[in-house]
Amino acid sequence: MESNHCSLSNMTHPWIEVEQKFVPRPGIEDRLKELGGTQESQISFRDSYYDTPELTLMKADHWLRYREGSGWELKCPGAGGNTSSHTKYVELTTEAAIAARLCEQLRSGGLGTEKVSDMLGQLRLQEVASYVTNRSIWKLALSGAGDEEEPLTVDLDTADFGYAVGEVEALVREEAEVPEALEKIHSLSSLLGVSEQEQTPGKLIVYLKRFRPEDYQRLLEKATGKNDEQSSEATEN
Ligand code: V4E
Repeated sequence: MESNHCSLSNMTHPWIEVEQKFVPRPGIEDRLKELGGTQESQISFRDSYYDTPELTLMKADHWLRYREGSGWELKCPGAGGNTSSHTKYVELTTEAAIAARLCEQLRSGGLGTEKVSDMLGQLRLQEVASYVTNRSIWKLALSGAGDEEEPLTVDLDTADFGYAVGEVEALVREEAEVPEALEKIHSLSSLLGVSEQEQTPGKLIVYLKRFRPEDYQRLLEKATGKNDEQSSEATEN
């Protein structure tokens, strides 16, 4: 997600990210053009994810990463959690907000610093994954949407360990805007031929499965009942 990490409002009021991942089929870029989409940019960045040796954060659905060019980011579950094949996360991007949430999540008192890189050792956080993504970013406004409406973003990602994944994404500020965002994502996904039931794993999950199978297994063990089945089905490819 490319959000404005420096705006004042973002410091106090994080974005809510609503998204659906999908497997990009051949010809996806032509289909995006047909639908009126435009390629905004092509970027490349390295993500390094951090967690405790026990994966305390990931098991609690918290995802801490350092993204080259953007800095520290922490994705945490949104108030409403996940809905079917869509995920909804709040993304914290200021070090103060991330530090506070990490201390809360890892049950640690004040550490005398708000710099995330300075608290890694005390919180026993270590790198668990690191890879480069090449991302093609598309914007697309659905016909009928008003001029003032934010277009949807479609990211087409290829990770350097040989995995490609797409994502239809909307960013909203308020919980109340989520149902409408989900509806738009659903409409665009169906125009792109993505099934409602499609459960496509993200890059990190595939990375862990391939390169850190024991950690991946730990995460699966944490998942319960139906989620467990969905997670393993989702990563069979
Ligand atoms: C939220 C999450 C993870 C963090 C990585 O998020 P993702 O959106 O895949 O990364 P990326 O690079 O596309 O970030 P963007 O640039 O859009 O901000 S890794 C796993 N999850 C949640 C999750 C889960 N618990 N289980 C399964 C099967 N999938 C996803």
